Amino acid sequence: MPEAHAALNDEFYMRLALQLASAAAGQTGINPVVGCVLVKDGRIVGMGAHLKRGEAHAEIHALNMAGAEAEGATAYVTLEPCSHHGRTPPCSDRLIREKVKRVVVAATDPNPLVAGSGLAKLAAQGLEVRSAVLNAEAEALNEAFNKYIVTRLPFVTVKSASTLDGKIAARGGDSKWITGEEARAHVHLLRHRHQAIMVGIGTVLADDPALTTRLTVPGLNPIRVVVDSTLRLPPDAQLVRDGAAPTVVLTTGQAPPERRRALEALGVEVIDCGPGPAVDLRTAMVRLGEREIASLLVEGGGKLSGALLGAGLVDKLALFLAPKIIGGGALAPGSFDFPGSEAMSRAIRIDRMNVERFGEDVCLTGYPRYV
Ligand code: AOF
Ligand code: ZN
Repeated sequence: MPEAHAALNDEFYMRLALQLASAAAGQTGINPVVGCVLVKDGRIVGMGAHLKRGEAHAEIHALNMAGAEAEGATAYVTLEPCSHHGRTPPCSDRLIREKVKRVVVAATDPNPLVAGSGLAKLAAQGLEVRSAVLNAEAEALNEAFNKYIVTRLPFVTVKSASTLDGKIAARGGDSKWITGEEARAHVHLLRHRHQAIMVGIGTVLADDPALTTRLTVPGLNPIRVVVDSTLRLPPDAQLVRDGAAPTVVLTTGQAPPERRRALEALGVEVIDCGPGPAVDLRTAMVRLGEREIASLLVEGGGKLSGALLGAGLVDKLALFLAPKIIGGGALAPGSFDFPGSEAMSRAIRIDRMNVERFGEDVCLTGYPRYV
């Protein structure tokens, strides 16, 4: 909404609450990002965001700032106030105690422990409640949380950087660089916003990547996850040596036990995902979910991305395309290397496609539809 035309209404304050929430994307672990704005007699009297799992929820920060001004105020919250005792006490109780008059909410909390009961509690105590204000924006902000809290499986985003003909390297293997600086900087923002990053062992052997977040200000490094069915991860790889973030290796029963012991001795976490020969990717997602990883960014290569897509395990795509064509046929690897289907009618459809520009490149995002 252009500022000059911004009407002072529920959407105006909710948009501010959404901005507070979105700034904290990536730093709340398995928890959602939430923003709260308290408004009384035409002025903002409190603002807050949930900043870290285990610490205060958005409403609590805003109420603490407002103090006595909370009485009779309207609370704008991007997520339904909680009604349960988790690591912190219920926000709905605190809103009632502080005598907030009206509560405006963007999205209901899909957490089965809440799921409408927070709003019901507020209404039962006589607070005026309005829900679904800027609902789509709020749901998009917490798409990983929304999946994880009901399935205990990570929300999987596959990122690729390719030429217009879908190639992630030239036929000689060269891939530096396909996309430009702006697109690559955005990938680091995506790393900051995800709890974990996944690559195949082929990528590690070829590039010895660090998979850390490198922005102009310090960011959060994701947990590094390597899919490596026979534990070929070299003990002198950056992922093993640099200590920048935990490294988890997903492997199979076919991995030599002495390699497992050697990697574990160097602090690498090794998780079994089936008997082999390949890592069972479905089991891998269950194990990563158990390890409290709610959001996973997959950075290739084509084999891993293709296998995940073919197995129906991808929730979202972020495809960076550079204005280049490299050719190379089967010798040049593509973004998604999997058998696919013979008929175009059976292609995987991508819903809700969106385009963003980064310098000369574009980023297409969308959600694979598997039904
Ligand atoms: C809110 N406001 O700012 C957040 C909420 O372990 P806890 O106590 O932090 O509870 C985590 C759950 O609380 C989380 O799964 C979600 O249902 C809700 N998050 N609720 O009212 C907030 N972050
Ligand atoms: Zn709460």
